[in-house]
Amino acid sequence: MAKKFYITTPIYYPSASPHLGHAYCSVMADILRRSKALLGYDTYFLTGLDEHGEKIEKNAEAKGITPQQFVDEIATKFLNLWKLLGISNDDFIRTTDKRHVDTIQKVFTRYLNNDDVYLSRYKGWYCVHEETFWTETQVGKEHLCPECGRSVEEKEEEAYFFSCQKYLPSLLKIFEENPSFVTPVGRKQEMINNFIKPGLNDLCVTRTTFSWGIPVKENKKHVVYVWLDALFNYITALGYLQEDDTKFQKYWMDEESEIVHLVGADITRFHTIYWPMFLEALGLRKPSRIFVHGLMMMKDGKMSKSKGNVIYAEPLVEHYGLDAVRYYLASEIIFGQDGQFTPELFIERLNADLANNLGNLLNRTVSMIGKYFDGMAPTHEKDFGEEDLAINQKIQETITEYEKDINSLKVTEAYHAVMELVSMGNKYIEQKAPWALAKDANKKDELASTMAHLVEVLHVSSVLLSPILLEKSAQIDEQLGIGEDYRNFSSLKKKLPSTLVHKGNPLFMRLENEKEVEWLKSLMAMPKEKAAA
Ligand code: ME8
Repeated sequence: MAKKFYITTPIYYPSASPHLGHAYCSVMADILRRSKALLGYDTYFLTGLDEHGEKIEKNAEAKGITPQQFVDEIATKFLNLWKLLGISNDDFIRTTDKRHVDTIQKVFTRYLNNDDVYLSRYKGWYCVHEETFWTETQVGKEHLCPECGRSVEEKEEEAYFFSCQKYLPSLLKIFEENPSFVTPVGRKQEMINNFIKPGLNDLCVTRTTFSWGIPVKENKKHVVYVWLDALFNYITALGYLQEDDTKFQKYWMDEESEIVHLVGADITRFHTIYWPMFLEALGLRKPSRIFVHGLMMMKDGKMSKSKGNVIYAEPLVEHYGLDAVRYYLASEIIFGQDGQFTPELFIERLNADLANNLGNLLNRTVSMIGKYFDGMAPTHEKDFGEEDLAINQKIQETITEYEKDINSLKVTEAYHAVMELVSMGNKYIEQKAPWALAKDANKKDELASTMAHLVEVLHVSSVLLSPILLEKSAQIDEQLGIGEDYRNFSSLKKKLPSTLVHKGNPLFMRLENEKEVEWLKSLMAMPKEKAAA
């Protein structure tokens, strides 16, 4: 039976239009899902929206509509963007879905019955924007939110608390026994030093000062506080505590299923500390990994709607094409590290890797097969000299490294390895100089073998790049005349048949540097309503 892989993105706040930062996380989750599927895993991919909370309530009020109307409108924008970006999610959970609301209420009842939550009073400094209470020391003398820098309000209210102390030992055990539970590993130490060592307080899990949330059935003036509500999306979507929980049993409870939550650094604390405790209290298994991806920054810091320094995915896809944008996101920002969006690097990356490296290799190969073999690609019969042996070896190493890297979530590295193979293909052409071989009647076999090697390099690269290049990858094999039967991981080691190649359009157009950089800069300067339209 195929091994299982369950991947999630954070459920985003539908507070405005999604920008390239949100797109980054969803595209990376999609690439991982497709890469694991390519390797033969039975995969499941969830994304969705976190629709409750005071911030949504206030935004809707400002627009004179109900919170439900407000989130419905924005949900459409997210759904359209995911469609545009080729996001292959199996489900789209919204925390206003009845299935989610019912499960949260059942969970809360269980917590109450088991004394995992208790009623008390909360006094603290609250940031509406981050939906988070902070302590006196955290907000400092200025009373500013340590996360977003906005002013916080002092609030006191009756609230239910989740008893963290009870589950702290089990959390520490997970940290100890599973070194890659939080990846990159530095993030785990950060959590321990910043939040656990100073003493972990019980967590406030209900609110009474707004009503846009899931009511606590046993005490209706309380709504479930947004993080308890939000984190459970990962299992309510699978059917936890619902009539049909097949997917929950299959992708969550089965110890053989690998569960990965992809999160931005800003929400690591909730996923690595509270989520495992919430699960432990219900006797449920924990995720295999919380993978903390980096943030996409702009020159003046983190890209965020509130700062107004955003760039949106839509105009980029329209102008450069889907595959180019997906490729940029996967390759330019090392998965797990922060990256900066600059127009110069964006254009350079597309030109260097896609037009000059990949596109060029295909173009040269198909042209030469046309010229020297009337379009019939020769099969790989013999090797001639060390260049052939070296390229054979590189092909095999790339396949092995790709599999290893994807399985350890080193997405950028996996794809860099493929692009290295493509570069080697271009160098191999220079080394073998087919134009010289073609002039010597005795070198016909060597020329044929050279072409066969190039077809192999392109085919292997095309299949391995298929999780990123949703349109162009298949076009590579089409130009090479290679059929669907060969477009899977297990066929990569099979010998390719002789095929009829046909030259198509260039895969990627070479971009005019200055002109494109100017255009991107004008896009970044656009007022946000217009840019996002
Ligand atoms: O925090 N670069 O929602 P959110 C890269 N609802 N990724 C970015 C980014 C950027 N500039 N900006 C946002 C929430 N993200 C909660 C989550 S989960 C149970 C609840 C991505 O709309 C990144 O993954 O603020 C970040 O963690 C997520 O969007 C936060 O989205």
